[in-house]
Amino acid sequence: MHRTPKPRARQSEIPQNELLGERSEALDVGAVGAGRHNSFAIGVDRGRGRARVLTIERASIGRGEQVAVDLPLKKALLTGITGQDGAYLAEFLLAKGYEVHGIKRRSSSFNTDRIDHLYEDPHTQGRRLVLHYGDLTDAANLIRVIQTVRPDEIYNLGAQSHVAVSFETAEYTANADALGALRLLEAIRIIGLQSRTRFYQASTSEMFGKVQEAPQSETTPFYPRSPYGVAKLYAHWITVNYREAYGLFACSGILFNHESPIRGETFVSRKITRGLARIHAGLEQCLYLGNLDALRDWGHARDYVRAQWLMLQQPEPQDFVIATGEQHSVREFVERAGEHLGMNIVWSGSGIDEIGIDTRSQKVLVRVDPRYFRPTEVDTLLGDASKAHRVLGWKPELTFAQLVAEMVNEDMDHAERDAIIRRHGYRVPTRHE
Ligand code: NDP
Ligand code: GDR
Repeated sequence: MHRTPKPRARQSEIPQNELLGERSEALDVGAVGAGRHNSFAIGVDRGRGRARVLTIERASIGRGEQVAVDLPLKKALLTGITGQDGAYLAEFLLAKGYEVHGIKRRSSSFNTDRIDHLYEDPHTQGRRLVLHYGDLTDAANLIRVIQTVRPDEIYNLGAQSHVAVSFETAEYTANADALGALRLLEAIRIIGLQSRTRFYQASTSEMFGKVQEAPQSETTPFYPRSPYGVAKLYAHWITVNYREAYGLFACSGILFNHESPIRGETFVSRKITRGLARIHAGLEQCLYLGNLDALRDWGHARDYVRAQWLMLQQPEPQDFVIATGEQHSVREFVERAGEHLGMNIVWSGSGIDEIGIDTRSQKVLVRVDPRYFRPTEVDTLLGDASKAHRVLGWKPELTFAQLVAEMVNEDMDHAERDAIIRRHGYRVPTRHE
C-alpha cells in the first residue's frame, strides 16, 4: 500500500491537530530504503501494530522519526443502519470523515426514515453514505457486499431486536441475530480481510437475564431469558471465538438499554412517551402496558454509539459493558414522562388491576394489559461500566432526566402535528402493536 507522507517533520514540529486529525495518522519510521523510482520508508502504525510502506519524495527521513500521513477515508459498513443505533452511528461516523456503507432490507414501503436526513443522491460524486440491499440471513449477499466495500470497520447492529417478539419468532431471531453474526465473521475470513477489518458485535444486557449478581460487569455469568437473549449469547461467544481462533479484531459491546426520540415505538420507553403525548394532544385515551415493576438501566443512544466506535479504535480487541449505573422502574418512567406533560400520575390497585390516574384531570391514563407480559421476564438490570470508564475514557453525557425530556418533547411535536391534521378534517393513522 503506497501512501504519500506530508512534508516530513519531527513529531514536535507537527501541529497536534494535524498529527491527530481525523484524516491523518502518526507513523513511526522503522526503516528507509530506495526503490527504482522512489525512496520508501516502512512506517509502523502503533495503534494497529501493523507496518505500512510509504513512498516518499526525498530520502530525508530517518529511522525513528515520526511522520504524519494522509489517509484515505476510512470505510465503515453498518448492518442495521435503518435502526435507532444505525442512524446515530452513521451520523457520528460521517461527522468523523468516514465513508459509511449500510445494509438495508428490502421492504414493501420506505424504511429509511431515520437516515433520510443523511441521504445523498446516488448521482452525487464522492458521496459518503452508500446503501446496499441485504439481509443478515443471506450469506451470499453479505459476502458480496463486504467484498465490494472492503470496510475497515464492520458494526453488526442488525437484529430482530424485540425481546417479546422473539418468543413469537424464535427461529427467525436465531437465524438473524445468532447466525447473522457468524455469517459476517465468516465473510471476513473468506474474503481474507482478517488483518484489515475490525468487527463490532452488538451484544446486550439481555444476556445477563436472570441476573447472577448486581451490578453486572464483563465478568458476570450469563443467564439469558428469551430466544433473543440466547441468540445474542451465541453471537457474543462466536465473536470471542473468532478473535481467539483467527486473531480477528472482533469485540462486543454489552450495551444496556438505550433510548432516544427515534427509538422503535414498541419498546417501553418510546411507547410511554409517545402514548402519553398522544393522550395529552387528545388523540388517544389510555396507555396499556405490561410489567410496571421491571427495572432497567436506561441511557441515551447518542452516548452509546460513541462507545461502539471507541471500542474499535483500541490497540487490542476487548469486550465492554456500557451502562449508566443508574436504575429506574417502568412505573417511574411513566411518572417522569407524565410530569413533562403537566400530568401527575399516581398508582392505585395491584397486579393486572393496577391503574395510573392523573390527579389533575382525574382520568385513568395507564392500565395493565397481560398481553405484554413475557413468558420469562428479566426483572432487573443494572450495569457496571467501570472498565469502559477506565480503558475507553467513556462516560455517558446525557442524564435520565434529559433523555425522558428529549423523548417527550419530540413525541409532543409529532402528536401536535397529528392533532392539527385531524382538526382540519384529515385522517390520522392510528398505529397499534
Ligand atoms: P432496532 O430494532 O432499532 O434496529 C435493528 C436494525 O436491524 C434495523 O435496521 C432493522 O431493519 C435491521 N434488521 C432486522 N433484521 C434484519 C435482518 N434479518 N437483516 C438485516 N438487517 C436486519 O435496534 P437498535 O438500533 O435499538 O439496536 C441495535 C443493535 O443493538 C441490535 O442488534 C440490538 O439487538 C442491539 N442492542 C440494542 C440495545 C438497545 O437498548 N437499543 C441494547 C443492547 C443491544 P429494519 O429497519 O428494516 O427493520
Ligand atoms: P427490553 O426493552 O426487553 O429490555 O429490550 P423493552 O423496552 O421492550 O422492555 C423493557 C421492560 O419493560 C417492560 N414492559 C414493556 N415492554 C414493552 N416493550 N412494552 C410494554 O408495554 C411493556 N410494559 C412493560 C418489559 O417487560 C421489560 O421488562 C431492549 C431491546 O432494545 C433489546 O434489543 C436490547 O438488547 C435490550 O433492551 C437491552
